Amino acid sequence: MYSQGLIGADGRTEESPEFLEAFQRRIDAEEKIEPKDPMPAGYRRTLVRQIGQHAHSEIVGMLPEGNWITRAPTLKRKAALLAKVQDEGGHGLYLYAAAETLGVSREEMTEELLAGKAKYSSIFNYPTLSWADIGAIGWLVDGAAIMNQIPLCRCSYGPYSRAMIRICKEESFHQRQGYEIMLTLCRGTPEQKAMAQDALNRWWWPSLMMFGPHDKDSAHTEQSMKWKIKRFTNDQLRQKFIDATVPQAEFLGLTIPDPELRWNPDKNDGRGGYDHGPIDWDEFWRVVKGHGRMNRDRLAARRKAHDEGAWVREAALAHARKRKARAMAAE
Ligand code: FAQ
Repeated sequence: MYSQGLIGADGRTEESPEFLEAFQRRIDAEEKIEPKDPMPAGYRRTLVRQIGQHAHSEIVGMLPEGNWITRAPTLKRKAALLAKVQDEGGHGLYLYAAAETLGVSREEMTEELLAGKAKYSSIFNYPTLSWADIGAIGWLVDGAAIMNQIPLCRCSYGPYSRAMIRICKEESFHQRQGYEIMLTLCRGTPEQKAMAQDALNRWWWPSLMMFGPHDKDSAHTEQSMKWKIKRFTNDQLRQKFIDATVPQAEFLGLTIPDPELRWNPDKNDGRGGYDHGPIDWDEFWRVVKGHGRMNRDRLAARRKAHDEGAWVREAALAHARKRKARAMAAE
């Protein structure tokens, strides 16, 4: 193999140029990096940050839709929504497990979230005001999540890429159930169609913000692309999402709330694509920094769930301790 780097007198890892070059060669050869492989500290840090934020997003992301489980209009809708929200919880767990392979514990990540120090997706700080919002979230938020996450199935870090395969299969069902809710509303009464339009009006721009800042303002994209953690830039994925979603809105008979949205035949190397109006980045950063409409409620709900679940964690640990003691006594 190659030398990983030496521990310097100050206790910090000094990564030799040969190590960094050899690591990059593995990445360029599309080799998967596995938990016990030597890796640059920055690569590990980037993954812990991104996977941790992603896991928190899935867990906090259960809240806006969870709000509607008891108010779903039919038993069928309730069963589908319940299953979807449970899936999101499962995604959070796979992702925490993937992050743990990098040496950070789930307790540490949870503490950071509950202390308000860890980021999670801006989108989950918007309120769900009507049943149509559940359709819009499935269609747009899961739609944006899939666009972003399919390329993550090819991420260079093995455990993250493998977790993403199952997650993407489930997200695809989520997107369809959301679109089907929108379709039902749009084929319903004028009031129902108006609800669907109102939900689209409120969720469109926050969905575009999910992809993160424009490439020129993105702190991490360039390095993450080199390390093949990200396979596409934020703007590339946002463009793909817009191009895929506009025809879906047309089929529903809904209007995208962007007067500057225009088909541009020269875009995407002559294949065509949509130009769009400016995104309100002030709003984005306000929400990311904790000042969105629902930030406080979301963290309060997570803290409450954590406190109320303390007895479950204690019981599970006591059970594990008992089993260990029994196994030792039997030896
Ligand atoms: N919200 O340099 P970049 C879902 C932060 S899961 C909040 O571009 P990067 C499933 C970013 O962290 C949705 N913060 O960063 C579901 C960084 O801050 P830092 C989550 C954001 O990492 C559906 C700073 O801005 N998906 O929806 C956001 O290269 C329905 C600079 O940004 C993932 O996490 C944002 N939207 O690119 C669940 C996918 N955007 O850390 C329930 C994995 C950026 O320096 C219901 N993550 N920031 O303090 C990624 O692909 C990337 O991390 C990006 C950001 C693309 C999100």
